[in-house]
Amino acid sequence: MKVYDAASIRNVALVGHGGCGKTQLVSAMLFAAGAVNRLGRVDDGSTVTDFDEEAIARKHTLAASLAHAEWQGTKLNIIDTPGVGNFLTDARSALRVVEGAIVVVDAVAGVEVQTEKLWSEAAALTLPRVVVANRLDRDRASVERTLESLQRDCAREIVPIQLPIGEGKDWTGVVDLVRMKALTFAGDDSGKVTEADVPGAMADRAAQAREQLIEMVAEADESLMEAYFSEGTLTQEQLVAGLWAATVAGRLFPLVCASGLRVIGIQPLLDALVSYVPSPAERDFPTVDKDGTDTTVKASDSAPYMAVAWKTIADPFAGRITMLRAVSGTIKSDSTVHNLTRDSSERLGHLMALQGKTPTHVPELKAGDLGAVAKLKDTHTNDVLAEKTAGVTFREIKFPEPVLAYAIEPKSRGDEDKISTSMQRLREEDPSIGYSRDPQTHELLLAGQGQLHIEVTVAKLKRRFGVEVNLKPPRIPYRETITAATEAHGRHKKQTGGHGQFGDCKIRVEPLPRGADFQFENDIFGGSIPRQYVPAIEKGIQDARQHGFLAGYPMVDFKATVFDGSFHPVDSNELSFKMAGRLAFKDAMARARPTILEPVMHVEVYAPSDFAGDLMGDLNSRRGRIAGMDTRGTATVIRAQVPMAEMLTYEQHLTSATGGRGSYHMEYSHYEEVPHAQQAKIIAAAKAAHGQEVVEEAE
Ligand SMILES: Nc1nc2c(ncn2[C@@H]2O[C@H](COP(=O)(O)OP(=O)(O)OP(=O)(O)O)[C@@H](O)[C@H]2O)c(=O)[nH]1
Ligand SMILES: [Mg+2]
Repeated sequence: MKVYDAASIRNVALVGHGGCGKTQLVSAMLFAAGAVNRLGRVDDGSTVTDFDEEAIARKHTLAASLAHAEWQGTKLNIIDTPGVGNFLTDARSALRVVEGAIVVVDAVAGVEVQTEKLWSEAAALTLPRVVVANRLDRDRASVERTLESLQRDCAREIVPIQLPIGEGKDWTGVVDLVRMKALTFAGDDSGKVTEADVPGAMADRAAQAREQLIEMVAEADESLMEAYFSEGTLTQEQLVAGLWAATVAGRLFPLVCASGLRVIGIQPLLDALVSYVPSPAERDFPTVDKDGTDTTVKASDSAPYMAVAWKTIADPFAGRITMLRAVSGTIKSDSTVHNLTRDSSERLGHLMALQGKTPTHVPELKAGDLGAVAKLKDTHTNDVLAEKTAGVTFREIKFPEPVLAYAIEPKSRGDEDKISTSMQRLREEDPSIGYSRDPQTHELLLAGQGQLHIEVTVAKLKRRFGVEVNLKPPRIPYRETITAATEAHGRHKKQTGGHGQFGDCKIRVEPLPRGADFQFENDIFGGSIPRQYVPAIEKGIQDARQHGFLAGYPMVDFKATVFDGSFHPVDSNELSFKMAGRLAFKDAMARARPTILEPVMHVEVYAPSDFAGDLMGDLNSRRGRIAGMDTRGTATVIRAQVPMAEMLTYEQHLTSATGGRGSYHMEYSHYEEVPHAQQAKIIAAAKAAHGQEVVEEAE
């Protein structure tokens, strides 16, 4: 395969709401550019970028996936990304290593939740953006309405550079407003394109739309503005150069029309990418220096090598596959490089270009290119390969904390070790998964961004690593606390033959504000207990509080003060005072009016406004408090605080209630007291699960 230099490379990531047609669009782009000779289809699992079995089965992209094509002598590196909320992490990562985002919008639904989120992500990176009104072949599709929603929810500076010829079922092609040509496409999904003059019936509308485009280009640049005022228009050269400059600067965002399924509008989209997305030579790569200040690096072949590992794939056969962005210099196959992040050396095998899962060996990756390499020993996502003397590095991609945890158990005993090594590998691929052992129940916990994320992880464990696990119902991390201050007494005394045991303490407990956890104070005057035993009392209380009082959950947000007690010159020892501390804790709980706390989530639900009433009713029935509501075009955003326990089944509910058009996001907000009716159930469930609490050994 040819090696391309920075000026003849374009790196783009397709981002957009789940199901807007990104994967199908990539498939059509590869087909139209001749990189593949059959049009892959999402619906029959034959696309290049959804190669993962799980992605095929679910018809959703689950991880960033790389493809490439040559168009007009330029290498297009195309990253397909997930659009489903649980998996957006990879879309964010992809945006970090490209010079342009292709923001794909379904031309029936318009801007949707994730569209908006990803738009802001791209905006925060000041990334040039080309916008696609996609799936335009569908009934009720409309470029005009799509543009309205884009201009309202994303940016006013989104400007059509095409006018559709027909729409929906009658859509046949586009008028190119820059070249003023009509492009029509064969109706047989072959992508065959015919160029002709603008049809007479559309001439006026096309002229008007071009005028609007010229106006917006002029507005984006002061010197063009002057030319526009003095001449009343822009020359063709001024239009082309002005549109390029404004797009590269992120001041204008060209909008094009497409259907990935019908292969309509694809060649003009490829043209637009080559024309309006800057090459790596034209946009310096964002880096950060040792003080954390933002800097950039030029894509120069002659500079020292630097490459960023932005994504890792855990392949059970090929081992670790590391996706690289070459930033500057040249990295060569079969060479040794330095891992700057870990200060270690790394041996590179064959460098590869990836067409989905299919690798092609390349001798080198020049500055600006995207590629991959297998079996690196100790290079992980976010690591930088560069010479020791490199003054700059890559600002880490931040991965979100898990929001939901399920307990898992291996189907066959003895698989526990295998689970943990496999989980370690999967976490390399997807750091937004959490894996740990519950300190209280010792169960294995698998945590993620939502139920779907966890299910997919379990499926990957099975398919890739042959480990089958059962998902237990998720456990809510309840806490306990007290609501009244009280004094209590703990006395541990035992006479067993020779040496006895004696510890005796009096404590005061009082509630603390939420989030304060636990405090301990020594308030003993006059030596009723020798100093050295006080830490043992604290230890006893600490141990006891871990197991709570009502339902076995940790007791938090209270203070214990030891203020009196007694001791025995011979029989007292640390263990006895530890026991006394535990007993005092138990005694205190009998009067401190303990209660149960539950985590409350901050939830944002997005759905078409027609569903708003029903969704709010449902959130109310989940003990939710509605905190606010906004409308965004035809969609509504509902913000609410809802106990985590009530949200476990939300994903399924929302999907079925909105026919898959709703989505939501939630994060932990705070702990709150559980209403008494629910407390009884929690206590009963805890008793059933753990049996009766072990009765403390008492006097
Ligand atoms: N009518 C029509 N359907 C399309 C078009 N593009 C995609 N689809 C269908 O829309 C569905 C979703 O397409 P995908 O390409 O998987 O969408 P995506 O944006 O990759 O979705 P995620 O990977 O979940 O983010 C599939 O059933 C496609 O067949 C199109 O241009 N026209
Ligand atoms: Mg996809």
